[in-house]
Amino acid sequence: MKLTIPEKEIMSSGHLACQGCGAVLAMRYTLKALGKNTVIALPACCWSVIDGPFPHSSVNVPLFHTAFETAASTASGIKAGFDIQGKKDVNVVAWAGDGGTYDIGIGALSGAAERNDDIIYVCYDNEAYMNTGNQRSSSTPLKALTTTTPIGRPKEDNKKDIISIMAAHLIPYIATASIAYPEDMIEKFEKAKHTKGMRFILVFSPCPTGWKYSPQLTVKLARLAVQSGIFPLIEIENGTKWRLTKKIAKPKPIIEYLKLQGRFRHLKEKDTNEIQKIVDQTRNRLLEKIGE
Ligand SMILES: Cc1ncc(C[n+]2csc(CCOP(=O)(O)OP(=O)(O)O)c2C)c(N)n1
Ligand code: SF4
Ligand SMILES: [Mg+2]
Repeated sequence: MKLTIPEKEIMSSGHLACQGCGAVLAMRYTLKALGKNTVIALPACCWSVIDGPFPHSSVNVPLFHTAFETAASTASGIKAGFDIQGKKDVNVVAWAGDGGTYDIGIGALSGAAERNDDIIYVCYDNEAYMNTGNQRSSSTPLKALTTTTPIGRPKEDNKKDIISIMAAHLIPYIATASIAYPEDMIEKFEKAKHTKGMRFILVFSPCPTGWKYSPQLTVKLARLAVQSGIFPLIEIENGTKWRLTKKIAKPKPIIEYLKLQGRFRHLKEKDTNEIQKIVDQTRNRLLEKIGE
């Protein structure tokens, strides 16, 4: 049988994630695409634990633990160090959660993008601060429950549009990716690997612990997010050329995605209708940008 993704594993088993963690598949596929010649800057997030306690590591590439807000600036510094040594071919990756990207690290991220630093910034998006027990981030979707938006007071604001923010920096390459579409994801990382300058990839990474669903549903949920249109798979060149990499002719109703997750269990029909309306509006805006 011919495999459609690289067979070689760089990440090893024995990691410390919860069962069914989407962020694990995100790292596994990323490393399959980028290969061994990769160094990762890792701020505080679930992945600082998943990797394992020193001197053990489930990630067989050098990994530099750093402060929460500094993923991008640490990666930029590592890249500058390699440049001075004349090592031009190392993939320098900043690997951060949504809290570290949409919120606390956005200053460093914007700075690296404005300078067009030659790094690959990856945000694995599990839509809350999961490592510290599921607090709301600006990536948490509308009406989701977290420990800081509890029963009776679900999130009142929309998920921040980080992709448009990054596109406004006019960086060479931006993509969204999903662990349910590994071929698409690996193709995007390979493209990023061969692009020079700042690259930003947002990987949708379901979290059974925080989203309150059964671990075996991780890939199904990631697929439903794409099929319902709440997480479209796109890529953007130079901030201006937007393209859908997975076209969904007839999106599934958003309720199919929402109903599998405990964080949305409190929703009434009027709430799901409101979410559906926002998903439709966002999709129409995206199609306009793409010119379809
Ligand atoms: C300056 C600072 N504030 C708070 C923390 C505590 N902290 C560590 S990880 C984390 C959550 C990270 O959330 P996210 O970036 O979304 O990654 P996830 O844990 O969801 O994988 C927090 C709040 C910290 N380490 N440093
Ligand atoms: S809390 Fe969520 S993101 Fe963190 S290790 Fe567990 S499943 Fe993965
Ligand atoms: Mg998170």
